[in-house]
Order: sequence, then C-alpha cells, then structure tokens
Amino acid sequence: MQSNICVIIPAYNAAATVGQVVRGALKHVSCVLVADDGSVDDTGRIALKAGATVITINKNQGKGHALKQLFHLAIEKGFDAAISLDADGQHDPKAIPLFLNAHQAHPEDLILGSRMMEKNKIPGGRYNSMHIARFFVSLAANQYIEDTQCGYRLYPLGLIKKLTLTAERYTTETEILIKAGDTGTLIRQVPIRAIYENNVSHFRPVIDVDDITAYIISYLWVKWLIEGVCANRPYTYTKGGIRDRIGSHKFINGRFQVFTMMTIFPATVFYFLEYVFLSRWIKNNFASIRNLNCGYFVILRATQMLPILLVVTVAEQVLKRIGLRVQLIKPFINRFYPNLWGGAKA
Ligand SMILES: Nc1nc2c(ncn2[C@@H]2O[C@H](COP(=O)(O)OP(=O)(O)O)[C@@H](O)[C@H]2O)c(=O)[nH]1
Ligand SMILES: [Mg+2]
Repeated sequence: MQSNICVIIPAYNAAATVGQVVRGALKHVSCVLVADDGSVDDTGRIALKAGATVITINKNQGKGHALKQLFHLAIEKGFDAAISLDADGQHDPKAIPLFLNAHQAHPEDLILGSRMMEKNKIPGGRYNSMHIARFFVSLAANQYIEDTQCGYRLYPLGLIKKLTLTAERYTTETEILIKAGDTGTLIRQVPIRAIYENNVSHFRPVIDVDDITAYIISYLWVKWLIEGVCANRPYTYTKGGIRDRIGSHKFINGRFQVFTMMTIFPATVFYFLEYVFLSRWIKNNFASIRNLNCGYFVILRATQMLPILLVVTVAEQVLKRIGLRVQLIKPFINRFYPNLWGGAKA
C-alpha cells in the first residue's frame, strides 16, 4: 500500500463506473481524490461512498480544469506523485503496480500508459489521429511518445510544480507531455490494455482534435522560433516563458493559436531555410531536430502534407460510402509521419 502516492480521477457523469474504479485503486494506494465536475448524476455521492475524497466543481469545466484542481489538492496534501485514471472504466486499476514500480525505479520521470500493444482494439479513426499526434507531440517533447492521448499516467508532483498549465479540457494532458519533455524530463511508457467496449465518450472529434492540434502547432511554432536562432538549445520550455505568458491570456492565446495555424506553412519553410543556412553562424541550431539525424525537410514535408491528409481522409470516406474499401490513410500516414526516433515501433 502506497501512502506517498495518491490516485486522482477527474469525473463527469460517471456514476455507473466511478465506484468500481475508486475501490480498485484503493487496493494499491491509501488515498483517492475525485473531482466531480458538474455531473448531473450521482458521480460524487458514489465516489464518496466507495472511499474517495471528493471535490465538487459546480459547473462542468472539463477534464483539464479538474486535473489541475486535483494536482493542487494532491500537492497541498503533501503527496510525492499522483496517478491519474479515467472515471469511465477504460483504465483498469489493476495496472497501478506497473506505474508504481516504474516510479520507484525512475522517480523523476513521468510514467505514461500506452495502449499500443493492443492497437488493433482501438477504433481506426482514433488510431489515425493518435499516429499524427504522436509525430508532432514527440517532436515538441524531444522524445518518442507512443500514446500521447492516454490519460493513465503517474505524475511526479515535483514536475507538475515546474510547469505552468494554461490549456483546457483534453488539451491539458498534451500540454503536460510537451512542456515536461521540453524541459528534459523523460517520459517512460508502461503497456496497458486498450478498453473500448461499451465506451461512451465526451471527446468531440472535431472540436477537441482541433484544439489539441492548434495547441501543438502553436507550441512548435514558438519552439522552432527559439531553436532556430539559438546554438545547442534542444529544450526550450521555461516556466513563465513566452508560451506561458501568451497562454495565460485566454483572448490573446486564442488569437495566437489561430495566427500560428494560419502561418505554419510559410513558417516551416522559413525554419527550413534557417536550418540550412543559419547553421553556418549558429552552431547546432534546431538542436532537437539535429539530434534525430533526419534533417528539417522531413518535418517541412510532414507539415505541408497536413491539408493533403485531410483530402485523403475525405476521399477514403467517400469511397467507403460507395462501397469501395481502399486503404489510403494508413499508407499515407506511414509514409509522411514516420517514427524518426527509432527504437520503439508502434
Ligand atoms: N472532470 C471532468 N472529467 C472529464 C470530462 N470529460 C471527460 N472526463 C474524464 O476524462 C476521461 C476520458 O474522457 P472520455 O470522454 O471517456 O474520453 P475518451 O476516453 O478519450 O473517449 C473520463 O473517463 C473522465 O474521467 C469533464 O468534462 N470533466
Ligand atoms: Mg473514455
């Protein structure tokens, strides 16, 4: 039984499952904190009955906000680390010892669950967006991250204190990976099951994917701006730095993200030129990319291919409707969004 590590569960209308998750977690840790995020069902009461400490957020504000409240509480209570679990039963508490063991061996690292051992169980559309996210998030986080969208994680709270979190809803978890990785923190992965039976999701494929994409692009835009003109600077995140300052103003941040989305195509061309020519004077600029030995062109191409990916996705859907089952997206993604990090393959 671990007493210096707690489990945190952001929950929204999860009355049917949260009790079981809390009871399962309490077999491994002595404290489970649940944020009942404006649920209209019995989530809070059931979590409390199952033995959790419950904080109630009156109006639904999303997973990211609930996570931030839970981090705050866990830090206040003096825990060293917190394991986050989904409330809907997609994360089996039986896997908690995997996270605890990994943490014991590597207390400074963020431990992330990966469902890629069972990737055939993940719905096709979801898997494709995970593959694209993996490419760009890994670039931003300076390391290969197989399953960037998995919410089953162990966070050392000392690490959380080093980050300013400004993103919301489902984007917060991506923001944590990027900012942690971009300070030099290692992100270790442990295999977990992919559970998709009876799955009801609050994730909105268009709005939430757009929000995550906009965040990643805006982050890379700034990261490469810095790396392009700095020698030997693979890690660009500093708490309170430029991206945090923009992020902390909701209005400015929204405009900034739109601006970076609209300018990412010319911006990557510009960075490509900087990569090729500026390196004569600025040694080892774009250090994070030079470490990969792939050249900036691969990244330039991956970015420029994004609108074509959209066309390919629509084409595959249209062909499916008229009864033609051709695989266009998969080969496209494998070709243009390769694993540049070697080692682990997914
Ligand atoms: N606090 C809070 N948690 C949420 C909210 N939406 C989702 N969650 C939590 O995030 C987990 C994952 O969300 P879900 O909608 O299942 O997304 P998916 O598993 O990626 O399809 C859920 O099990 C909840 O624990 C929300 O609005 N507020
Ligand atoms: Mg779910």
